[in-house]
Amino acid sequence: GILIVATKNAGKVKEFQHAFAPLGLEVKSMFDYPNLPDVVEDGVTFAENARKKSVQVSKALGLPVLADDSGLCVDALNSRPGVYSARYGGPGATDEDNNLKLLAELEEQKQGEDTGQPLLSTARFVCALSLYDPFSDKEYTAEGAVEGWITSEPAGGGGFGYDPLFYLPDFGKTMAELTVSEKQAISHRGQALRLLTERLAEATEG
Ligand code: ITT
Repeated sequence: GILIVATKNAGKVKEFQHAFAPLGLEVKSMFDYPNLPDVVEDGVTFAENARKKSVQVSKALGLPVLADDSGLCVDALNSRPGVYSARYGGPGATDEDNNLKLLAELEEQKQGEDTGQPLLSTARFVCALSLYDPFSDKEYTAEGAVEGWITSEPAGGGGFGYDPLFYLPDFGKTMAELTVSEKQAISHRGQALRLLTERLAEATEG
């Protein structure tokens, strides 16, 4: 079977492929449907934006669609960038732009004071998933979160987005230094996926 995921983020696509391949599901993304209109992500919460993406793309295709809205909430920045994580570094910002902006803002906050300490703030990644089924008009949702620290010393070539700056004390590594499987086992997205799978199983056991 196939599973359509309403995302244009190649990093997310890779993680969904890795999660669903063992279930025999081929993941299609918005790279496979380039002519669909963009969804305006103007929700106040991750869950609201995930629902906008799943419902709008599902209605355009007439098929069930999964969507992911996620981001980084940094404690020293009062939980910003949060739902603005993708455009934090400005319109069309790359992952690198966003990471530079994050370090600049956290270092500016320390007002030049050099503590010699690379860990700048506690933070969490949050992921909201929404699976919309147009045949039953039902939405299935799940959220996951993972706690870590923002480090001024980026490391690792795996993952995507803010992963090189997200330090996990239990591993002594950043998220970008984990393999896809290791990331899936602990990440916000991995947790949300496992919860969504449980909820779907319960709903279909009937
Ligand atoms: P779609 O909306 O098309 O799925 P997007 O990249 O715009 O793609 P979001 O609006 O959900 O996705 O924004 C997510 C932001 O949070 C984006 O900047 C990501 O780099 C970051 N992010 C989300 N999950 C992440 C993860 O697992 N590791 C690192 N950064 C992540």
